[in-house]
Amino acid sequence: MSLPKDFLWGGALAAHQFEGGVLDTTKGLSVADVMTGGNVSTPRVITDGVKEGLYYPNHIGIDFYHHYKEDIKLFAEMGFKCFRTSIAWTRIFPLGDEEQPDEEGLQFYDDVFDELLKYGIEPVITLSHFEMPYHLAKEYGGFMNRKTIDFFVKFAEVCFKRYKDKVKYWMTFNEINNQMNYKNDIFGWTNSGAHFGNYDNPEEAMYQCGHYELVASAKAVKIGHEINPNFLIGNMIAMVPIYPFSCRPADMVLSTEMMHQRWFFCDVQCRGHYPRYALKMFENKGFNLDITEEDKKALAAGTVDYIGFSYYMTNTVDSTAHKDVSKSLDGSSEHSVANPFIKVSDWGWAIDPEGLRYALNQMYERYEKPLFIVENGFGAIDKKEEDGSCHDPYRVDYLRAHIEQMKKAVEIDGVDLMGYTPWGCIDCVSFTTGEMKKRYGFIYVDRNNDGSGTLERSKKDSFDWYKKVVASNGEDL
Ligand code: P53
Repeated sequence: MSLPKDFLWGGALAAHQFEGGVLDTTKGLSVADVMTGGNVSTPRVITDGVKEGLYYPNHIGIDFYHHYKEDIKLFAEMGFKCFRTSIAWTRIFPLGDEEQPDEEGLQFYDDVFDELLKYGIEPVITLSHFEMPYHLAKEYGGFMNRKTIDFFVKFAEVCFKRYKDKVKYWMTFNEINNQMNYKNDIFGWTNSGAHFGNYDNPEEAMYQCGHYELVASAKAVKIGHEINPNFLIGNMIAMVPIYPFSCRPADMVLSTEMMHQRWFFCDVQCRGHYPRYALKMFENKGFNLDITEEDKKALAAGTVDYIGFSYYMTNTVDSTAHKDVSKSLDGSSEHSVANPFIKVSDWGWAIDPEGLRYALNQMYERYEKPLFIVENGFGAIDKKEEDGSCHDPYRVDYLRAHIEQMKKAVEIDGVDLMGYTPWGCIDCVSFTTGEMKKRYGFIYVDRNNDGSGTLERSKKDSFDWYKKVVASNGEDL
């Protein structure tokens, strides 16, 4: 019993969280570039443009833009078979609505992909990972506007054509389902450049926006396959399974209902049509959505080849609980309660390795499409010692436990799994809090929450451990 020989071990990042190169290149501002730094108790603020005197951690990130050769060399040393990152939309179309793409931006990704391919590392590319052009958000309302479909599809087409011989694995939108949490501004903003709270009915606005984005995703998939039939184009969702707190039937039904919200985007992207629970809900709530016959055809013609997903945690719901979650960043709901069998990280994220096996089974049974774990990992506070070493046994414990469960899903349950790319394989800016302090990497980067630090890279203990895992194809954990 073992994982497939061509299993894609690697690591994952997203342009806006590590590239930097924002103010000194032709790159335009993205929705992420107007988000300030925060922490677990202070939310990031979305500002109206870049404001003097405020700190925007993504502007420098870890400056991969000027360190990519050094960083990719380290990934190669760990034996990466693939590397997941995203193309910053604003490097290719700085404003989003231009006629012509930007050559400097296109060239940067040629250089990065060439460098990866030099070491035999396959690029796995997300087209849009929380980095829509700020101009599209501000002037068009992001994906609240039907026009944005065409802007995205054009961006996708330019990328597919330019990199058709360098990139085989693609994903359309990162964690497209985060915006289901329409009460917290950060999700609508980063997914779609939209502020759902500004609309009379934020929930309806979210579904309208989501619809346009689903159409954009499907159209991109179709065009991609026309450009290169060998492309494998996936979607990407945040998979946070929802457990019933007890065997009380009402808890079971509640978790089923809440999973509908989790599955919604994935159902449409995998099946090419709206699930009946959603259509019924639109009817029951009196939603009047702009969904045309053309759109329905586009959805049907652009189903995904595989499902990419992030897995960090599970959630547990109790039908008798009611709490305020308007500020929640961990996918919890008003019925969420602590799971007494599970510990949480310093950021309150439940650590549940077996939940990964459960998630893989749930998804594979539902869709029977190949799966790809494109994010998983442990955000923690690391300490770099005087001698440059960094001891992170907690990270190794977390990843080992998840890999064990992932292997069971493949080797016992028969799940078709393409690969595993732990999140933040080199330290980067946290998405939810904008901190550097919440670290995920095998590689430590000397950079702090306030922007101080030399940006020097050094290996953590987990670096050699992961190298061994990859070399043994997951046998030596
Ligand atoms: P940080 C939950 C809530 C928000 C984003 O997050 C999430 C999840 C996980 O399901 O997803 C991702 O950096 C996201 C990455 C992000 C990563 O979680 O706040 O795709 O961009 O960095 C980790 O610890």
